Amino acid sequence: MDPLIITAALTGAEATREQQPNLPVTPEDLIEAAVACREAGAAMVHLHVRAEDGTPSSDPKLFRRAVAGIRERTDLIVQVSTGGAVGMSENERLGGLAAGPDMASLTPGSVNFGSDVFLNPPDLVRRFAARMQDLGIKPEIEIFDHGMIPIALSLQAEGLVPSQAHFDLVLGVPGGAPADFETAMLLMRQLPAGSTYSIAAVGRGQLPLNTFAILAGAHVRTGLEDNIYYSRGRKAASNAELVARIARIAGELERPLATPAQARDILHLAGH
Ligand code: KMH
Ligand code: ZN
Repeated sequence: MDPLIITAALTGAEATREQQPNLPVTPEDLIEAAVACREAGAAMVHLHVRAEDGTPSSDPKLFRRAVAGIRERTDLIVQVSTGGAVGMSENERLGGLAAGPDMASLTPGSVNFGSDVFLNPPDLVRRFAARMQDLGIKPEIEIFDHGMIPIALSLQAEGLVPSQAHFDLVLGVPGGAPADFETAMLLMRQLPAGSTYSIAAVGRGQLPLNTFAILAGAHVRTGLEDNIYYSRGRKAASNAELVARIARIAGELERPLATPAQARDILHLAGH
């Protein structure tokens, strides 16, 4: 089993400061959160940015500030979101690529997202994949539902995503695949040989599915983007608190943590 890569999804686009007072909002908040997550055991951050009032943004200037600060203070792998927030335009969603990240998220299909729809039509997905390829940015392919895996395989066959692809199974979004072990195993079995993947789950599903990922040889995505609570009724104090818990559980289960340098090897990031 490879050492465990912990990704911290720091803020996302959905949670608000009203719901979670410790949510990072400004680039400076994101940088501080990233530093603390690195100290707690993370090897990668998944980044969205927010406007000053906390609303979701994809402003390249905000991405540049956050990415530059994280690079200055840490050796973390930096992954920007191209999912952004429901309703963002295609151009807005590409705002983070200008910051020169190591990786970017790529969702290969559309999915209901609570009462909204997270739209990823085939042409848009191809354009996003081609842009990442041009810029040498490795995609993290976000699988919200079963049908997205065959789409990813077609992209691979077309040469638009790397043959040694990295996936993130995002379970428990209302409208997507449920956060349970059977579903995780079903999806894992469909991934092509030679892939790497992490498992994320929203809300109450986060802790059990993250723990399952440690045992199953997968990698883990945790953080406030997916879950604002530490335990039932108790909000997380920070992203780092969630990362530290995963690091502790991995320690108990004798799965060593990957440093960012080891994670770059595992994810075949050299040359990207
Ligand atoms: N905020 C969601 C609509 C991603 O970062 O690529 C999409 C999302 C996925 O968060
Ligand atoms: Zn995201």
